[in-house]
Amino acid sequence: MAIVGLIASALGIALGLAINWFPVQGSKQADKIDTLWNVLIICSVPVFVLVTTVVLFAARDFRMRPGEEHLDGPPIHGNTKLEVIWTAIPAIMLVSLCTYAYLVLHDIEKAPAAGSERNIAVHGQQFTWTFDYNEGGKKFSSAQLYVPVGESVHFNVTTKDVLHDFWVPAWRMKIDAVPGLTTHYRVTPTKLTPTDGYPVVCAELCGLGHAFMRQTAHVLSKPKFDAWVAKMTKPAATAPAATAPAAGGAAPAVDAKKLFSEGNQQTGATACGACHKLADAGTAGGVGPDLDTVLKGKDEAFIRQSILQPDAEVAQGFSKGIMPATYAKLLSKPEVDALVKYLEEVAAK
Ligand code: HEC
Ligand SMILES: [Cu+2]
Repeated sequence: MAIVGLIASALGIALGLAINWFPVQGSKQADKIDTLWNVLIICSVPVFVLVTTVVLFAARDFRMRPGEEHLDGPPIHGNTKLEVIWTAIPAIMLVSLCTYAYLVLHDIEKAPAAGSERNIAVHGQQFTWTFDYNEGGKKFSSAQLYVPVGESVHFNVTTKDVLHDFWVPAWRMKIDAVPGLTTHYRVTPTKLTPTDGYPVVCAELCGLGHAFMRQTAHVLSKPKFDAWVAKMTKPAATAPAATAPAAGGAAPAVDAKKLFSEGNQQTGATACGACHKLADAGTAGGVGPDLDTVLKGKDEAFIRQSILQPDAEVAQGFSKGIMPATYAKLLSKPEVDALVKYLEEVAAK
């Protein structure tokens, strides 16, 4: 039994360590977490193997044989020495592993020197994430996550509705977004993202669109990140002028493409692009219908109704109640008009 247990443990540990469980290690925190995982494998595989081996041997050697159906087993008092051993060993293992895990947690949560960290507010809502930045006093939000490589980021996570869970697997860290609370974690991204970025995932079942609550994290070099911030803050600087009536008295122009891909941060209207694919606006959301295909041949009235009363007519293969029914409130009339016109034009292309 001991030999079988030893061989099976060795094989199990080798297999456990050989399997590539995780995506690329994209953060300073990832290495320590992966090591902890490997240590847990090394400790838990022999326990599993030991218990299984004993059960299998006992089932083979002590099983009931024909003619023994009515026999009771021999009366056994127990074995104090054995009981002390099988209580003490797991207790020592558990306490050691908890201590080690606590030390790792303490280490990966350590704050860097004051002032050298960027705060990003993460908001979960059915079924999308938004990220609020404050870069040198300039505030803006984005439907996609951008961070510079090598700098610590402190995420402050909230939810506008139900429980969600903010997770970027490549960074390993993960935390629930809980109604009424702000939760936190920090990571220092160490690797630039591949061109398609790292997935941002919701890891808490939050409703019908949960599986599609996915966005992208982009880790950029510092100059590229600064350029992105400059791009994001530029329209904000011209926004007050755009909302005031233009000198000639003409209606203010709404940038429908921007509205589609970024939403309206002032009113909290979610970006359409978080859920819809539309090549012209460069969005790739997969929660709702692919607007590049479904809008072909659709008229203005249909598009307008789809935005203002999404549940009036539900696209085939999709469920009611996923597309927010709040746009009638959160978008102004010129914004809705501009969006409808924009989508009509894109559809006609
Ligand atoms: C949270 C995800 C989400 C957001 C944000 C969202 N939609 Fe939708 N949208 C959906 C889903 C899901 C459907 C399909 C169900 C339905 O018809 O209500 C849909 C349906 C539509 C349809 C109808 C498509 C068809 O073939 O019937 C249009 C048009 C549309 N959305 C446009 C928009 C526009 C414009 C915005 C931004 C103002 C937007 N959506 C924001 C999820 C979303
Ligand atoms: Cu969610």
